[in-house]
Amino acid sequence: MSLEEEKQGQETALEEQSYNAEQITVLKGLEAVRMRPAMYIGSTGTKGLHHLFVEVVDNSIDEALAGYCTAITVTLHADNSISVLDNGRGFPVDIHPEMGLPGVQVAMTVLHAGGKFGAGGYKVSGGLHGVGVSAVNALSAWMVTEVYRDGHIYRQRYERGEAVTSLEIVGKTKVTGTRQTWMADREIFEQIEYHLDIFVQRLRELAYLNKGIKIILTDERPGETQGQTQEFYYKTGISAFVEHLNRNKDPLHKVVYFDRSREDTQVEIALQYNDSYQENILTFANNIHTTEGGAHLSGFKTALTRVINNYGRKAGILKEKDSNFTGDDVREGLTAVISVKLLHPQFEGQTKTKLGNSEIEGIVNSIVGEGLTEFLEENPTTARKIIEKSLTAARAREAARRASELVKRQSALENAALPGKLADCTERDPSKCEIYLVEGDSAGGSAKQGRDRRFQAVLPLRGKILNVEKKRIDQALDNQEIKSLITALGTGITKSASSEGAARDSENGNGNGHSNGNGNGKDDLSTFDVGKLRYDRVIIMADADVDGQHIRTLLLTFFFRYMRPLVEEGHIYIAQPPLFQIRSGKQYTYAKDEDERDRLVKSIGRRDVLVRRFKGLGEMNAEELRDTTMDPQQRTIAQVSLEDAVEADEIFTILMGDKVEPRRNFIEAHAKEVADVDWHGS
Ligand code: 0RA
Repeated sequence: MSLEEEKQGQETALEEQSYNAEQITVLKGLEAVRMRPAMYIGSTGTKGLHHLFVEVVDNSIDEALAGYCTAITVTLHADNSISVLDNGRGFPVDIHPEMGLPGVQVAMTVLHAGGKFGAGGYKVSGGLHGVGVSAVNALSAWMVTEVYRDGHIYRQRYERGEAVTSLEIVGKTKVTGTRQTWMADREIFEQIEYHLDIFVQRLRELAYLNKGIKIILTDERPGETQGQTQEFYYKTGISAFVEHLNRNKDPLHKVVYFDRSREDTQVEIALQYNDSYQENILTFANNIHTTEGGAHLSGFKTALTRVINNYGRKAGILKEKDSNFTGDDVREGLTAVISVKLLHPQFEGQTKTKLGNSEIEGIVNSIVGEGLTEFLEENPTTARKIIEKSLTAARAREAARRASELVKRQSALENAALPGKLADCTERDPSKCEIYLVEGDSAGGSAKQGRDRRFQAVLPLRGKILNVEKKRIDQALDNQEIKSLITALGTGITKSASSEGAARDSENGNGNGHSNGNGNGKDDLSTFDVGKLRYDRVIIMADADVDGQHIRTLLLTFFFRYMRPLVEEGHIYIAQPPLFQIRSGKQYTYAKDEDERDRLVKSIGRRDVLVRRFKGLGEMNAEELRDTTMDPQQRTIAQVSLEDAVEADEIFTILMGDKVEPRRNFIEAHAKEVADVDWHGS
């Protein structure tokens, strides 16, 4: 067919189409996306904007999973449009029998048509919202699809979801593939500036999760990263992912990897113990990071506990008189990635990131059971290291349990047992209360005087609190400042440090008749209950200097490791004490930094302006502290949010852990922005 004939055919198809009732519902569908974009992509802010990209890339990943695509090239163009090119089979261009339109046009313009065009019927990826590429099209000022197949280059252009050209042949080609280019619509999105970091994070994750796919990312936008190209390609997939997660830790053995399938479900596991006490298990279902865990995680945990106990008994490391290892024991120092690919994933939970398919629990349990048992039997040296790690953990658990009993007893005593130096508020409704955690006794004194005692409590903390990153839980709980903090907040603590939120897991996977040997039937320390939080806002108040920054980081580390839900649910804040006082006559104003100081001094414009620099909170009197940092009408406080638990975990390991070299590298690389990298004030 010539180009002219091809065009002719398309136009006829379009004309017929304009009277077609189906076409009307089509338009309605895409209009609905534009009317309520948040329903389809979550939000019209930064997250939603980046979600468009996730949606498009997922199509190429599906093609890769179907076995036809090996390379994906992503380009951020100077005008803020984006393109994603893959070398798959290319979108089908033949005429769809019911719609009378080329397949690619149907997929691009009909809401939810994507599924019918799923590559090879094995559509496993799909963004959180899984709305398909037509939703991206609807929310783009323009979009251009190019298809390379059958020797032709086809192209079609759309505006706000509607085709504005027919599918045209524009050239010849020897290769196959699809290129999608789109410009997010400024009528829909608050702004269309992309963050390179988000692309890097997702593409690297996809490259780990889909071994052998080469992903290339280029930034053409003017600015610091202009011209940068990065390549993500991991021959060993999630094994490399685990190595990456452990790269700043000291691993005890080579990564253990296995990959097995049952019916239509593929299970891939990579794990490696390191000499730390943290548990870091990342789970994925169809390439989606299931941060809330679910059936695959439960199946894995149960099998891990059973296999390690069985092996420990058989090898005689676990003696007759010893009780079984608990789930926590066998996960101490474990880094693992679990990736399952299944046909009909059900995502549940608050953020739709919990895998609900109950049949997956048994499948993963059985695959891990087989795979791990075989591995341990074939690798006795590694097996011994793993069992000994669990043994140390079990011994420490005993000590920790005693320590936690202490804390539990303390918090059970309610007010009577509240720490002596806590100046509590009179209000009893936690939703109205806040607590200031104040560095140093002298600032604590001013804060106690400057507060509104009806709803503001003050807990002075002496000097630097313990670095919990370097301590095991029982040592952490020996520390007086930490005990005061726990009792004052009233929630108890989560038992460990998993990125998956330790408070949420409950099973301990005992597989064979041995009891776990502590009388209360509860082996763990997860006494955490956010419902018992005594103050809705927990505000960290420390000096604006380096020492203060260190104290903030220590406290954030503690919250991240032992009270993560408080961070996730937005209860943690950072006070912003001013650095300067500017006085003109009887008027006082305050500035948080040099810039603001200069602006204020200029705007006052008088000659008798006096500027005073506060060296620390301790220099402010009670009234000054109230007016600048504590009075809700006048203060600013920054809410701490957890953007990315994987990255935060990594950064805390680097900043607060044992290894000096990565810390130095990190600090050199982020000298100016250390404070913002993982915690975003808002
Ligand atoms: C449906 C069927 C076929 C390929 C695709 C969809 C496909 C879609 C996208 C979207 C981006 N990249 C893509 N690559 C492929 C297979 C058609 C055939 O049998 O050749």
